[in-house]
Amino acid sequence: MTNEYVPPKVWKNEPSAGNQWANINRPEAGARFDKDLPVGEHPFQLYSLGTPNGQKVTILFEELLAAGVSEAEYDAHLIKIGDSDQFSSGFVGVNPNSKIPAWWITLGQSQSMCLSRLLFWST
Ligand SMILES: N[C@@H](CCC(=O)N[C@@H](CS)C(=O)NCC(=O)O)C(=O)O
Repeated sequence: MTNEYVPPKVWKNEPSAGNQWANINRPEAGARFDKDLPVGEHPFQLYSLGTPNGQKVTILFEELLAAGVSEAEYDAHLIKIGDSDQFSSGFVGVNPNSKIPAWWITLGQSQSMCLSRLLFWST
């Protein structure tokens, strides 16, 4: 291989490093702006986009529904990672890594009237 990558001795974040994602990826995590996520009517809420990784959970839900598992009904919400939707406070609340796909299921309502959710996210 002629163009072998040689890692630098000290890594620096260079936002203009020449690839499509260099401008949005940063060395620190966390929300960059306040915005709640939409929530639909089904127990499962999926936040994703049709990338190779992003479609995996959609395929899982669709396979379950095709097999007759009606409990797998879900609401799908678009997260445009090219527009930095993954850095909203709502999305970071579901996935602190800001990666799609992320999804959650409502487990029920506790006695204190708080909704409890089980979160799933990508790393
Ligand atoms: N290990 C995860 C990787 C998930 C992942 O890398 N997602 C990318 C899109 S395919 C993403 O959310 N990128 C947004 C970002 O890095 O800011 C998986 O296999 O699903």
